[in-house]
Amino acid sequence: MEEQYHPEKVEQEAQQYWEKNDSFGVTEDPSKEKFYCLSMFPYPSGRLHMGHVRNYTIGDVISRYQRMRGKNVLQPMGWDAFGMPAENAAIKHQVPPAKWTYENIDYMRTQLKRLGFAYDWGRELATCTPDYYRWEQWLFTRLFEKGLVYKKTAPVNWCPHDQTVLANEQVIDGCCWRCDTPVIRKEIPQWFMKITDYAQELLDDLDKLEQWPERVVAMQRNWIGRSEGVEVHFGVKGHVKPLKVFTTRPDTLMGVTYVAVAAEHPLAQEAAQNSEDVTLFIARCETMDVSEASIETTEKLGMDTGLKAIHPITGDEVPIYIANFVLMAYGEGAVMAVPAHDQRDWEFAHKYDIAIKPVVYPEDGSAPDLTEGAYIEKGVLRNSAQFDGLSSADAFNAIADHLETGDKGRRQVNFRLRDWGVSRQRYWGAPIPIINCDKCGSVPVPDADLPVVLPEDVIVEGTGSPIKKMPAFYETTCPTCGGKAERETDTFDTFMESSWYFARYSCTDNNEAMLDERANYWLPVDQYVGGIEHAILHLLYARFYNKLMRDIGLIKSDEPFSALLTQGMVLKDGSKMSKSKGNTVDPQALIEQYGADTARLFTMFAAPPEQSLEWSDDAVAGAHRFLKRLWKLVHDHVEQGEVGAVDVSSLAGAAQALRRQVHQTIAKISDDIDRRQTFNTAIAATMELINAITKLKGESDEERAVIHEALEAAVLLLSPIVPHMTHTLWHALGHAEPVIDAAWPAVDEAALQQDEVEMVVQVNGKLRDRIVVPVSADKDTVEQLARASDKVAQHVSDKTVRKVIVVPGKLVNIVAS
Ligand code: ANZ
Ligand code: ZN
Repeated sequence: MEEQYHPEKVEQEAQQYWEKNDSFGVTEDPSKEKFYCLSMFPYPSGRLHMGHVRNYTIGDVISRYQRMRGKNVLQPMGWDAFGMPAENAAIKHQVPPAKWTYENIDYMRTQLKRLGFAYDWGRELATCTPDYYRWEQWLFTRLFEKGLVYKKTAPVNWCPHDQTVLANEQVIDGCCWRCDTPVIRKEIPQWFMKITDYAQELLDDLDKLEQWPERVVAMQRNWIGRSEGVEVHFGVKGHVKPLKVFTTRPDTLMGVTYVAVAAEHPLAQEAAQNSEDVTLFIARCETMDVSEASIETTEKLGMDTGLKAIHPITGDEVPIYIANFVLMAYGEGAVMAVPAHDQRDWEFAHKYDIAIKPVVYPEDGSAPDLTEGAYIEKGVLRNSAQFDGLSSADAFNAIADHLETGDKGRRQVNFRLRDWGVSRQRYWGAPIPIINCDKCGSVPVPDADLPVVLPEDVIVEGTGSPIKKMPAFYETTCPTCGGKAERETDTFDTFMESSWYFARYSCTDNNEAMLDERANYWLPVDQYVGGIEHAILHLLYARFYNKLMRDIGLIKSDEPFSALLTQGMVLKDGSKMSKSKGNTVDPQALIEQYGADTARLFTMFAAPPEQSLEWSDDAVAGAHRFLKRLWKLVHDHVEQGEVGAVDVSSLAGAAQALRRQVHQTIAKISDDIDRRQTFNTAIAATMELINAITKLKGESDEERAVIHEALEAAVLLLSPIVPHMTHTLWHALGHAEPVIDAAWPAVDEAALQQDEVEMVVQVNGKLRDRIVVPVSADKDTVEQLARASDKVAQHVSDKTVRKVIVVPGKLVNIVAS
């Protein structure tokens, strides 16, 4: 082997070997345990950033490790290729989005290959190809038949000047990003997927995700937002139909002093017919930002409708207000207001001078303090007639029972989760496979006519999607009646493509079906790796899609991802690397200067995967120096010629100690990589091992044999992290087979056995000496040996020993005074 480490040459050789032998191409093998490792696929933005390098190195280390463990490992890669940046680039550089996207894919593919990731490139997919999205269109038409998709009007951001729909990112301070015209809300028909039908299962199955970060599970749980409560029916004076409200606190029912409805509620609309003020107020509400995010902080505003609600238990009349904090899309679009026990209601009541009636008291019987705000805790009921004295929990049931008996309400479960709006009025996405016919309504495109191909050779202007201006695309005939009809020109939300790609990797070559039996071999994904920014939407949609595909009979698993690892951010000077901050480091430059192995080693060594990683030039240089040292060590060792096998029976002293460290290191690193997923501590342990190897002189055959074993272990243990260099070193150490086909080293339990052990000796908690004692020594012997130490004796000579604590194998503490 060469004396100098030349990463470029070494890396090229290894990569050529893998490519030539299709080393990472896999097929289904029922006789082997499978392992499916998936990293979230990139958006082809142009070039890789350090976040990608980190994400993909983590996935690659896990994949290569599992392969050495004898598993049949699938690690695929592809492109999340639809989306807005391609349209923006198209406008800016006058190139069709498709061309821009495919060029980026080509460049980024070479970058991934240069990093040496063990992907099965034979399964590569790009979501913008008709081969891919045709199955998404096909599934959508199946769901249409099952009633799991539907059309309804929903608001979009509309620029009246450019006559175009704007994505949220294109609305800047309420104005169009291009022409600065104030943006208005426009209601247009759009497609929705009934994810709410799966709300309960999506919630329940979170319990199965034991290998997901708790934080992500909690975020999903909150997003789904299940609440148990009661739908209460208030009468409305002069009306037949009752007003329904949803409450999670029926125990506060006797404290209701008004009822509030959303501006879009039918009662508000009715009141508007008789009052100019109400009409103006409703119009004002429409321009206000009443998104759920801002509801807590925006000022509570309202207007009395003049209508009266009748309390379902007391029969008292209470005013009905319109309030901006009531959302039409949640519950019934109306609330029973209890200002004494709900903070929003309290603020509102103060503002509009409405009575505040406490009905829930602290358990100690004191009166709740309502001067600064509402008393929101649970407690014991007062001022509540027959319910007085009940705890909040008992009152929940008593009041719910009472309402149900009198037909004035019923127990109800509500979810915060809304149906998923999948229509986008953009060009660069998968066309929605629907034909709109004046006579027949929405008709799904028949299977035989799929895919509906998105024309790729287009000019994109700033205003609106080009396919909306292309009669050749949208003019068609109705599949049902044969009459003239028009295609849907909206495209799918790009979250659609990323919701099922994990399954498609199992059979990218299938042109007859979305999925086949191979999906059941590979799924679920054993390890998913990606950013925390996808903790809610992407993961929820993928879980939903998985269940849809299961219920259509395509797959058997309930959940798509058994284990999830969310890697931390890559920082520079303490803040997130980003183009806008101008603090990015281009991985390409890093690779060119030091090679892929250094880039991989640095990203894995600098921090545990879940934590943020701070970029450091010094640490990169340090990682590189370490690799050079290892190279030289192996070089110098093999230069000295052949070694024999280790004769375990005659091993003693330093050689025996090194061999023990080798096997301790194997045990530790296996645990670090497998269970703890702390690759940084695994690398640190290998570094210690390398230090220990250099300390052993290698003067006898026996020592050289132990060094050889130690170097082999170090090379194997590092091979998932720095696969190129170890490819060469493994051959240099005398192996014909490539290191990727070597087995993960096994721990020799016998080597771990120790005759002697070093123990720390403390006097009154202060470290005074270290002693070596036989492993078999009992407590008394250890104590004797400790007290025999000169350094220890010095510190106890003028004192009386009060107590001696021995922690076997670790420490002796002598308490003396
Ligand atoms: C009376 C009450 C008294 C309430 C009290 C709370 C505390 P979650 O837990 O998120 O489900 N609410 C119901 N529908 C609403 C809507 N469309 N817009 C805004 N708020 C609405 O929240 C349920 C609670 O949110 C309900 O319980 C209701 O206020 C309010 F001391 O009813 B509560
Ligand atoms: Zn028709």
